[in-house]
Order: sequence, then C-alpha cells, then structure tokens
Amino acid sequence: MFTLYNMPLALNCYKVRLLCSLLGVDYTQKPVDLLQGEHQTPGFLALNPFGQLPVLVNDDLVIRDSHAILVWIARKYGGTQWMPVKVDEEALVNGWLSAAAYEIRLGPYDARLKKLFPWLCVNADAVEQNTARALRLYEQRLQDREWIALDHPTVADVAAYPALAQCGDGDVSLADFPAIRRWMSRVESLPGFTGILG
Ligand SMILES: N[C@@H](CCC(=O)N[C@@H](CS)C(=O)NCC(=O)O)C(=O)O
Repeated sequence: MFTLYNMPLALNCYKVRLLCSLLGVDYTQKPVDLLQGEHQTPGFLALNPFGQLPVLVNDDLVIRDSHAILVWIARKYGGTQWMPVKVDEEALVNGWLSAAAYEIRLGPYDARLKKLFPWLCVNADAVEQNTARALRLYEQRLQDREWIALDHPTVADVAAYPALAQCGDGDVSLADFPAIRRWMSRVESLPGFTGILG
C-alpha cells in the first residue's frame, strides 16, 4: 500500500484522493500542513526538493507532481480506462493534463489561492484574465462532448475537476459556463466520487 503526503484543502492532493476513491484504491495518508510550513522542513525537502504536495511513496519509489501520480495510479490500478495506452488517445489525455497544469493552474486555481492563501498565488495580477481564458477553453471543449479528453472519463477529467469545482472559493462564477457545470454533475455522478472534504 502506498502513502500519500497530503493536505485536505490542497487541490493537487484532492485530484489524487479523487482518483483513488473512483478506483477504490486503499492507501495511507500522511498529513503535511502547508500553512505551518511543513513542506519546507529538511525532512520533507529530502523527499521532494520542489517543496510541494502531493507526494506518493511506494516502497523505494517517490513520485512528485499530481499528474505524474494520477498517471501512475491509473495505470497500476485502473487498467487502460483512466490513462489509455493507445498512442493517439494517450496524446489527447496528455494535452489536457498539461492544460490542467498550466491554464487551470494560472486561472481558477490561482484565483482561489489569491482569495484564500494569497502568499501562495503566483500570478495575482493576471489571474482574472487567465481564469477567463481557462474557463473559455474548457467550456468550448465540453460544448458537444461529455468528457474532456476521450468519450469516457480519464485522468484529464480528474485533473480538471478540483479547481473548477472550487471556483466559488475564488469568487469565480460558473453561471456563464453551462457545459462545464453539466460536466461537473457527470463527474459527481461517477461511482466512488468524493468531494474535497470526503
Ligand atoms: N505541479 C505540481 C504543483 C504542486 C503544488 O503547487 N502543490 C501545492 C499544493 S496544491 C503546494 O504544495 N504549494 C506549496 C508551495 O508551492 O510552496 C503538481 O501538480 O503536483
């Protein structure tokens, strides 16, 4: 069984907990309090020099970065559904994982940080513009399809859901984004779905 270094309110950790819950994967959690600076201690930095959550430890294997962790869990426990092995499909999923790491990160994710934890927000000045761009791109993508990357749920959906679902924390309204709201309902209807606080 692997260990997840986790903080409940951290969106990148929630991505991992969500996938584990959808797949019914058991694991151990080790709490790290970012607000107390526990990610900057020598012990934690030895594990992850980036000083960030989440981190997954499985015996000698240490994986940092939420998307690397999602891919590992999906492949190890979820067959090929959540992270496909066909190259064309894999490329589409990877493209949307990158969008979660960049467009969503600089947009809705940072809008939430700006409101709740401003010292962690990396682009406060551009956050409104970036949020509008990210929401427009996801709305457009979901206009005539049910899932972000393929015709079934994948890690691309799991990677995008936390920051989009928590938009309200950053005072970002989804009123003008009906396709995103319909997609969020579909994610929430998946067997094993869990909210950010479980
Ligand atoms: N690319 C990384 C980003 C990780 C990240 O930004 N984690 C946040 C918590 S959600 C964190 O540890 N922030 C503390 C910091 O950057 O100092 C990932 O996807 O895991």
